[in-house]
This record gives sequence, structure tokens and C-alpha cells, in this order.
Amino acid sequence: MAMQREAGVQDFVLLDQVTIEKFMDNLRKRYQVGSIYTYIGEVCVSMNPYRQMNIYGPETIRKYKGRELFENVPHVFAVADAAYRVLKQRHQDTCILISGESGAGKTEASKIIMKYIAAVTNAQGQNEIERVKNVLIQSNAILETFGNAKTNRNDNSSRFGKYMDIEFDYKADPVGGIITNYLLEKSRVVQQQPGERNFHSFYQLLRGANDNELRQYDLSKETSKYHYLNQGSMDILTEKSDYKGTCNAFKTLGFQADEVQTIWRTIASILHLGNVEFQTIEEELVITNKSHLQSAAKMLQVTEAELLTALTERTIAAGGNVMKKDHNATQAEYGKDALAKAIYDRLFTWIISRINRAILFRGSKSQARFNSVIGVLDIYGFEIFDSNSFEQFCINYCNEKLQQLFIELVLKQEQEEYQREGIEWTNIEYFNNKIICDLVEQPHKGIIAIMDEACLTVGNVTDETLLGAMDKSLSKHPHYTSRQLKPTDKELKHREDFRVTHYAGDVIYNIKGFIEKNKDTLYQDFKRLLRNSKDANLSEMWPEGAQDIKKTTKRPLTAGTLFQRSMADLVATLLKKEPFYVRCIKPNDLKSSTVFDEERVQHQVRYLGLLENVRVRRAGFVHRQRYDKFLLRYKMISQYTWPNFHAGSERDGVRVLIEEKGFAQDVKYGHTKIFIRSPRTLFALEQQRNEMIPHIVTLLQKQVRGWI
Ligand code: AOV
Ligand code: MG
Repeated sequence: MAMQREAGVQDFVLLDQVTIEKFMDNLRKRYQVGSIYTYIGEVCVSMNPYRQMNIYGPETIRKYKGRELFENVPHVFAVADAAYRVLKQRHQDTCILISGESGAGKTEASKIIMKYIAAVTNAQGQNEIERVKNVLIQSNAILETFGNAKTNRNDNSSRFGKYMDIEFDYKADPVGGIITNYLLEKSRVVQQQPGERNFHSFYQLLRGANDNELRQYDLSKETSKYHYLNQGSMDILTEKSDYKGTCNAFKTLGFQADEVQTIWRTIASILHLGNVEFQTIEEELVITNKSHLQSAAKMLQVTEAELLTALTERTIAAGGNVMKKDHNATQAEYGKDALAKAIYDRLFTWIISRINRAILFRGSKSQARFNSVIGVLDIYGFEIFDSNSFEQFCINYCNEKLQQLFIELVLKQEQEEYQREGIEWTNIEYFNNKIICDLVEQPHKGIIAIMDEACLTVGNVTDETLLGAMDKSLSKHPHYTSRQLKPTDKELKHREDFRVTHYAGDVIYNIKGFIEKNKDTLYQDFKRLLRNSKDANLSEMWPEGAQDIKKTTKRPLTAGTLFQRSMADLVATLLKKEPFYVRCIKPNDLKSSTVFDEERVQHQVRYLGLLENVRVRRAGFVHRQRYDKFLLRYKMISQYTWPNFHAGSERDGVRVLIEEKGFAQDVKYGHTKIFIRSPRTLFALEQQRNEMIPHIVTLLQKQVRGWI
């Protein structure tokens, strides 16, 4: 059993000294015996085991249900239970924030948490609640199929951010939910780095669908035939069974047959589009690979002529006149890729809206009025690749925001609790990454603002001019530098390179493509084309295609600004809830279940601020508990409080017990809670309690016998 194999201390606050060496020793010792979870107070540190662990079954779930954190060995279940108990007992919204770099185990943790919540709710077995639970769990399969891909850091890397609110009724049963998604890395649809793949969905369709289905989509099984799939890795993962899983999940979620058809047809259309090529022959734009053009049109339910026109010319409205302008091969190629990316992005958002429709509660109205929610946040982790672009910039900024939240809340929470309870408090120093968040998001001065300005400038603004503008305003910023500013820096190899010193490490970004990706424009012709598709579902994804061409439209917000706003909304949502944390750590870069890479792990421990976290926790008090709970747990160890204390309040009872046992020097009495400073006291209390239990049991047995 897990109990016997536990090594080291279960909570880092119990270390005899808080040093990086001791911290690492404990983490390593525990990891080596398969104890992947360790606490820092209520924060759960999770090491990715890279193997199936036998610790998520029904029996384990039963052990954690309704229990306090310290009653069992550390587990992410205990955190889920704590968040759930706060919701149930106090009707307070909670959220579970899962962080860590790419491949550290966030998505797995989020699924484990959802599985736990599903398992401990709906004791009465109500049908509608059971349906909602299934939908919540099954939605993951669909989200991963369309939003995850193999990267060089993780075979199943989330390429979008996900925040899910699970809504509970007054009995604390789940009655619904809503998913919010953040910026999908759509550039992956048309291009992948060496060793990486496109989104799982494409491979699932090609390798999982039967011959009959493939014929419908004009597709062949060979992934190498498709340009959008053959640039990166050809690895085969578990597509065949996954395709079935995805199809089953569509069924569970009540997707209609025509909706599922639209989805797979759209995926097929993208593969065909990818194989359409353009050439300029004698100054004429010519399309090669006509059969793919034909198939793409068929899948999108538009005519071949319409698609051809949209791909090769552009409508321009100027001064009330409408004109046509032919593309050259480069423009046509660019437009085609932009179209493929946009189609996939719209499809993904549409699928999520359909999932959200399915999670809506369909039972009685009174029950649907939910009481409180648990939010689960699973984002794309911090990542550094050989080549980093706008997408990595957004992803890493998102991680900065989450780290900022952790810093603020962990400090704030502690401080507030001490204040609330009337206890003195000493401050602990932290590296505050607010300076990096500001570097990115500050109005007028931040990178996003500078990018926007470049995108709004009329005329020929290139990525190089953008970089020049950034260099000019940010040259003195301690977390920013570039090739131009530091020509001697060997790591900054290209003229277009700039470096941001993130909380989790240095990342060198290449400015190429930033302007295009930030503008994120798609020719109006494409929007009209798809709006006019005979496929009603597809048409629904393109509402703005119905707009009159002559009407001038407001310039849409840039991708950077939209992302920044969505991050601000997310933070605002999270701040309203009581947070719980899971801090995921990746043991090595080899996906190995045995290697504990000292350097890599230590780096993560440092940048996650875990040591400071322990210090804050210890500088204050390692343990705090409400007087009533404390008395209930330990009253058997004192003659004054066993079996009941009658000589005053619960607080008085606790004081009497503590004084009798000689711990008075080590505790402080807050207004509602007792605060214990040293782990030793807690241990001593626990030990004495353990010693008393057999006596109490015998005593009770005698009593029972007496009654019989
Ligand atoms: P991530 O979500 O943190 O990365 P994942 O949750 O996808 O990372 O984990 C990566 C891989 O590690 C999984 O596919 C599993 O093989 C393995 N793994 C993680 N946690 C566990 C666990 N508890 N038990 C067994 N295997 C596990 V990213 O989405 O790339 O930031 O963007
Ligand atoms: Mg993930």
C-alpha cells in the first residue's frame, strides 16, 4: 500500500531546514518510491510519474472523500476534496489553479480532479446529474482531439488554454458547467516544427475512419500525402482507438449526426486545401492539383468556381466602387494558409459552443439555479522551442499572469488570515514577476501596445520596424534585450531575435511574423464564401460574412490585445474565488519514469517560488485549525477535555488542552482558529492521539458490550 512506501516528509514545511538541498532531497526521495505528491500547506506539489499509477481507483477515492488534507497521504484528490468541501459547507466559489511547464502534468491533473468530483457527487443517482457528469468527463476527449498536438516537449500538448466552471446545486451536486477557451495555436494547422505534429484530429480521421468513410471525404490513409501533415513528425500515436473515443464522446454529448459530419468534413477540407498549389506561368496564376480544389469545395459545400475565385482574387471596395484584384502566387499561397487556419480556429470555437450547450442542465428549473462553482484552470504550460514566435510569446505571457496570481494570492491569503485572526506577521521576500507582466501588457509602453501601434500604422511596416520600435522603448528594461541592443550576445543569432527574461527562464523570440499574426486578418472574400456554404453549421461559424461589402467596418482588435483582455477577464474571475493550487513539476525531458534530472527539477522548484512558499508558510504557522475541529480531533488526549469539555467555550477547551500538554509557547490563539508554529507540536499531538485510539476503541467496545 502507498502508506508503507511513503518516504521523506509529506509536507515541505516539516523539513528541519528550508534549503534547496533539503527540498530537493525530499522531492527526490519521495519520487523514487512513487510518492508523486507532497504538500506545502494546502498547495499540492505534483511530480509527473510518466507511468500509470495505481492511485486513482474507487478505493482511493473513498479514502479521501470528506477528509482533511493531513488525514491521508498527499494526493491531488485531497485538494479536490478541500475545494469541494469549501463549496459544500460554505457555499463559496472555489477554483483549482494548475500550473507548471509544458509536459509537467497539468492536463492529467485536471482530468483526475474532474474524475474525483464526479465520483464523490450524486449520491442519489439522479439521471440528469449523471448525464452532466458524463458530459463533463467526455468533453475532455473532444477538446484534446481538436486542441492538443504532439510537440517536442509533450506528446499530448494542450495548444489552447482551458478554464472550466463546474456548477453545483444547493445539494452540491454538479448540474452544469461552462468552458472558456483561450487562443488556440492555429499556426500549427499549416506548419509544424521538425519532430512535431498537427492537431490530433487530422491523424485520427485518416487512421481511425474506415475505408467507406474515407471515400466520403476523398481521403486516403497515407498521412504523408498531405502537405499540412508531412512537414513535421510522422509518429503514430493511438489514433485508431482515439477516433472511436472521439466519436463516442460526440454521441454522449448529444452532437447531431449532421454536426459530426460537418466537423470531419471540415477537417478533410483543410487537408485538401493544403495540397492546392499555385504557380505563376507566363504571368498567369495557375492552380495545380485541381482534384484537391474540387474536394475542398465539396467538403466546404461551396462550388469549385467560388472557391477558386476566393483563392485567386480579392475584392476591394473603395469610394463606393467594388473592384477585383488578382493575387500573385505568393499572395494566393498566403491567403490559402490563412483560410485553413481560420477554418480550424472557427471550428474549434464552434465545437466548444456545442459542448457548452451539452453541459447545460436540462432538469428541473429550481435545481438548475446553481449555488456555487468550482473552476478548474488548465492552460498551456511555459515553453521554449528552438524557434519561438508570437504563439509562444502569448503562451508564456499567460504563464506569467498565472504565476503573478500565485504570488499575490499566496502572500495575500496568508497576510489576510493573520490579520483577520489578530496574529502578528513578518514579511518574506519574493521575486515578483509583475515587472515582466508589465513589460508585456503596460498601456502605451508594453510589447503588446507597441505591436498594436505598428499594426495600426498605414503603409509598409515590417517586422523589423516593429523590433526597432521595441528596442527604442525597451532598451533599458532589465527583462528585455535584442540582437540590435546586444550584438555581442552569442545566443541572439539572428537580426530578428529578441530575448525576454521570463520568470521561468530566458526565451529568444524571432520577430518574423509577429505583425501578421497580431493583425490576424482574413480576406473578406473568404468570410463571404463560407457564409454562403450550403452546410448550415459551417455557415453559422461565419456570421460576419453576411455583411455588405461596401460598408466600412471598424478595425477589429488585434490578436495580442484580445488575448490580453481575455487574460484580464480570467484573472478577475479567479480573484472572486477561493483558490487551491496544484504545482506540477517535470522530472526530466526524456518522458522517463525513472530519471530525476537534478538540474531541471531544481530550476522549476526555484522559479515556481516553492522554497519561498515554504518559508512563508513556516514563518507564520505550519498548521491552523478551527477550535471546534481541533477539539474534536484531539480531545481524547487530555483528561480535561475527554469525553467533553464543559467548562467554557471551545477556545477555552483548546487552551486547557494545550497548556496541560506543555505546548503553550508554540501556539497563538486567533479569533476562530488555533495557530501552531512548529511541526513538532503537531506531530506530538498526532502521536498522542494515535496512542490513545486503541484505548478509546477498547473503551467503546466495552461500552457497547455493556449496552448489549
Ligand atoms: P501538461 O498539460 O502539463 O503539458 P500533461 O498533463 O499532458 O502535461 O502530461 C504529459 C504526459 O505526462 C501525459 O501525457 C502522461 O503521459 C504523463 N503524465 C502526466 N501526469 C500523469 C499522471 N498523474 N499519471 C501518469 N502519467 C502522467 V502542456 O499541455 O504541453 O503545458 O501545454
Ligand atoms: Mg496540457
